[in-house]
Amino acid sequence: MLTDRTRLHIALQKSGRLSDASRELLRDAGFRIQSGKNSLTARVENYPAELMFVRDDDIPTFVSDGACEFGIVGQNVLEEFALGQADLGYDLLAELGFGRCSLKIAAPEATPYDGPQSLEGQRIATSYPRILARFLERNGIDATIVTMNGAVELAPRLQIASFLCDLVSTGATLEANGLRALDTVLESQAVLIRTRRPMDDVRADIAAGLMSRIDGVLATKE
Ligand code: PRT
Ligand code: ZN
Repeated sequence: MLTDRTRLHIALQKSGRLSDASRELLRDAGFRIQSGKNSLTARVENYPAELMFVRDDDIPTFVSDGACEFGIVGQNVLEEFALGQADLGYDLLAELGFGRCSLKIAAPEATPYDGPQSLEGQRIATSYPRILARFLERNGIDATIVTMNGAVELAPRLQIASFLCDLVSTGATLEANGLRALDTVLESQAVLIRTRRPMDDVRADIAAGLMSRIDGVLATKE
């Protein structure tokens, strides 16, 4: 990716649950974003920054590598990434108060559950294998993790696993699939992260200015 090194780069989800609120936060902070929903980048007209619209799963990597100095991503995605890294390449700057959801253990309504020990020896489907592995380890449970990239709610019906571990916000999807939430593995919301790669003085100043504007918006929302 060829990027303009006099500008800061902010990685945002291109299209998905975090997209609108991420742009809105930057707008509330006074940044004028060029329109054009289908482009992959957008300049901030009144600040030396450029937005990079990417898959949310790529945001921790881009920020850690320094391809983007800042990023907005869900803690669920960030934590799953972090658990696979020996050294963290980013700092968590702020919780943003949107994109809230919980990573929950769930199962068909009739499945008995008396706490994590009910998971012993079971198969659990998830898109978050590292976060689930940590939860099982902390609870001293030995279970088989089945990694799926989507449609995790189907796992019991497909007889791939008797339990699942997936994101829940309203709970409507669980209910529609005859599933019941049993335990919470992680609470999540969108967060702002910054690369640990050193910046030159000019860009460090631009970064500090960006942060103070965002802090200003967050302060009014507390
Ligand atoms: O294309 P890209 O890879 O960027 O997007 P994506 O499809 O991976 O992510 P997306 O847009 O679905 O979600 C982005 C982020 O939003 C997630 O990583 C979470 O941090 C956050 N978020 C908040 C959610 C939900 N709420 C949520 N409900 N992500 C997913 N869901 C799913 C949930 O798993 C369920 O299947 O939405 C479904 C409906 O949920 P209920 O409980 O409201 O029915
Ligand atoms: Zn994704």
